[in-house]
Amino acid sequence: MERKTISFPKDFLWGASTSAYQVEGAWNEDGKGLSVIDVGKTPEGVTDFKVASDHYHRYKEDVALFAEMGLKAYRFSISWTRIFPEGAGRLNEKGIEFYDKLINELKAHNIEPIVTIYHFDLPYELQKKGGWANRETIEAYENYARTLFKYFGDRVKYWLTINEQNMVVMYGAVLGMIEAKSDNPKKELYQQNHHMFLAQAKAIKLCHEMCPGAKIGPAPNIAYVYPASSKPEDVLAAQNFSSIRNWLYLDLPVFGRYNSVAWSYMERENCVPDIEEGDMNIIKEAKPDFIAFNYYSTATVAWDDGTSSSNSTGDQQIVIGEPGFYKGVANPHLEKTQFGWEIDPLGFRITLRELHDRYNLPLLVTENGLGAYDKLEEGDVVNDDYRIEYLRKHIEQAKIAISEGVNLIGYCPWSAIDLVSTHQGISKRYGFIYVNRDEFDLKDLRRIKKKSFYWYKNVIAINGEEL
Ligand code: BGP
Repeated sequence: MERKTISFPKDFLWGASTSAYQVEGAWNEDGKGLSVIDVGKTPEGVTDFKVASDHYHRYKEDVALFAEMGLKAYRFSISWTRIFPEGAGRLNEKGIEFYDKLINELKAHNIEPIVTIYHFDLPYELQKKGGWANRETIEAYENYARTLFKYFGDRVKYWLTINEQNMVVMYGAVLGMIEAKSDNPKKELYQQNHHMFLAQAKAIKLCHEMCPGAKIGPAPNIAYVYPASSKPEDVLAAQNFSSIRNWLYLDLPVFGRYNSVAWSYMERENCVPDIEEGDMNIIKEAKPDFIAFNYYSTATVAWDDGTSSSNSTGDQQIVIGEPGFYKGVANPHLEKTQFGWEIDPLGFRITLRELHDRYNLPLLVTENGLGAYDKLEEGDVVNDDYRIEYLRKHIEQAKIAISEGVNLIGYCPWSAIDLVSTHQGISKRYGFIYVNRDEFDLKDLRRIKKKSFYWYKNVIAINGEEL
């Protein structure tokens, strides 16, 4: 049999990612309204998001650097409250103007914009009225999406509906969301979840109507779940966790149904959402064009006999557990980052293969990367070999996955440039470009190319032929 050559497709979207509130700064400028992030509490010892990387004022310089790195795509999010300061109603022209300029700048440098419509920063005015628990937020999101398609749809070909809806539901508090206050907070969360599925479906339908030729998809955080052992109970726990963490968030947009394990979990936990007549049809009719997903690590779980503590203290990649359902355990075969996240490049390939097999849609990686305490050395040098190592191993596995038939259309590591982490400040850096500031000292915010910048530039230039 002829051996297949292993290579990336010619038009592969080599990119990098950011999100608005983590990179832009200018939190109260040019008419921007408050988001839940702006009013949320920042964990002790770390910076808030007010200035971040000051990308709002330095986007031209940043885009020039992205172009120098050779990026074919840049995945960023639009700040809802720059466009609609109150989430709905009054449009802020200045907000439109900023993203117009950013998109034009990217296009002028031949960088494909990949736009996340909503990345954690829900308008505070909507939150005050119940946020995603209120069905009116679905309409507000739909109208916001319509506005984006109207103003930017002529230039943006790739749209992402909601960043990490699954992490918002499971670890919302850690990510800066405002916690549900009802008598049954879990039911409220799954109600919010249902409304987000509806909002997403409406945006997908609208996008197809308004922007022929554009593509749109969901963007959950996906982590393949390993059982701690071959003990059937552990395998059951892995299935449990995977169903509510991963597949729930793709089964809805792709198949238009709640999977049965997730459904029985919601029954057990007394948190089945109220579903109105017609809701499931709306969800079923909207078909995503691709699946975008963020991957940092796999998860490993064991059976839980009912004694484990609840999940809320974990984060995107640290699993605690839910009594009687699953319990997070360390994987003894994996190393960890300085921030305790397991590193699993092979798990990346496993995740890619699983997604391909389950959903049979093109895949786009919208986040993957290593958070570390980088050190700026004499002469403006950052030797982030550990990051190069992490990315190299993941790209290697992506390449093999492609040769195994996975339809991977792009890879956008987190993050294009240093930015403020969701809950661990600016010291947890991910970027190819260093931003000269500390938690509480803004210094000069100057941009410095890290070693990984030059490495990634070469990878892109040779289309991943050598890594
Ligand atoms: C994802 C989020 C990003 C990003 C990344 C790294 O969950 O989509 O916004 O921040 O994780 O996470 P952290 O900043 O917590 O290290």
